[in-house]
Amino acid sequence: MKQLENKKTLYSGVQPSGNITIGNYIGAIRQFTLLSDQYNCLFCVVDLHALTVRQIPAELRRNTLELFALYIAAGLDPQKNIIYCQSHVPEHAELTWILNCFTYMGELSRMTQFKDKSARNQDNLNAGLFTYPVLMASDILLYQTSLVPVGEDQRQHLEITRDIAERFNNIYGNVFVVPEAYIPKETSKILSLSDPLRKMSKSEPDGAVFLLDNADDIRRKIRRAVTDSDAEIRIDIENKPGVSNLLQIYSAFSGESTDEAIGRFEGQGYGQLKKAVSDAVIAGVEPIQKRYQELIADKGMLHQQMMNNAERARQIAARTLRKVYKKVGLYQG
Ligand code: ATP
Ligand code: LTN
Repeated sequence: MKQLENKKTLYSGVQPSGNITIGNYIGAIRQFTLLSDQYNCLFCVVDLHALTVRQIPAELRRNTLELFALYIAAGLDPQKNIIYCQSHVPEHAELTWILNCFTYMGELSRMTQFKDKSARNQDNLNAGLFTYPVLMASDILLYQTSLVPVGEDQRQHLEITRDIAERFNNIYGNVFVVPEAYIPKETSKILSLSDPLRKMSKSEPDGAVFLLDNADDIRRKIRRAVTDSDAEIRIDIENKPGVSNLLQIYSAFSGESTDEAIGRFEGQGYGQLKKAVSDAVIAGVEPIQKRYQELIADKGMLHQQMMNNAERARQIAARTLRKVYKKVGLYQG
């Protein structure tokens, strides 16, 4: 128990905005499992963030429970870690309001994810899409987080989180821990198989392999992955993004370094590389899928665990929020 208290806090979240891809797994969820022993961890199903893009209510509900089960199936322990759903802890929305008042329009308009997503959601340019990073900052800062493992696409959101925390601390004293991003280079940006200039994304199913895909679908998708016309197997993200991406996926699932993988595939063709990548992915997802099927068969149990964990998260979040309310001068009696 003593040791547990001495550990720093790690926090991350994934949106229940669709089926989880191997990009989410390699860039985020697998990293969580590798770090979870060294930190006090919270892993969130960020359903409020998912609402920034129109969702079908029944699907959002289903995706939320499925992502919760997938976290556990991937190896995270809901007793040791706090795995919970964002909307079950109202302090996230409450702190967001306060932090909105400490965030500038100018800094939010510079966010590349906002520019990207607003270009793709012209018919629903809502204010939530704009203030998305403030909700994310609230997630992180509520738990006095030191480390935030995320993919490369979230780097800018971590920077604005740090800026908001520092700005607040400069005015009111040390209220928030200023968090660090954890973004390992080789795993932080898995690319789309159909368009290796874009990242693999769960809201763009074309080019994505899902963690719950069956073996035939995995083989078919990887066989069709876009590569290039020279036949050399090496890492060169600029000139050979498709092949580099396949090597990185292979490395993440096989446990071999990319250098070892390059040695292994020397002199072989892309067909052989793709077969080996498929084999590695299938072998890697199989135990997760098996565990997932067992978990999802008992929804009552999952629900119970989710509620217990929300309660644990809430106790921590409430402490920070109370302090913030007091510091800014909201009358608390
Ligand atoms: P959406 O398509 O709905 O925006 P997404 O697939 O980008 O979703 P998020 O829920 O936004 O996924 O991201 C969850 C985590 O997975 C984040 O840490 C994010 O950086 C990481 N991640 C997402 N896509 C990739 C990818 N292609 N490679 C590596 N990490 C990724
Ligand atoms: N915005 C992140 C998901 C997210 C998150 C967080 C990640 C929401 N809150 C807090 C880390 C910490 C994304 O991947 N789209």
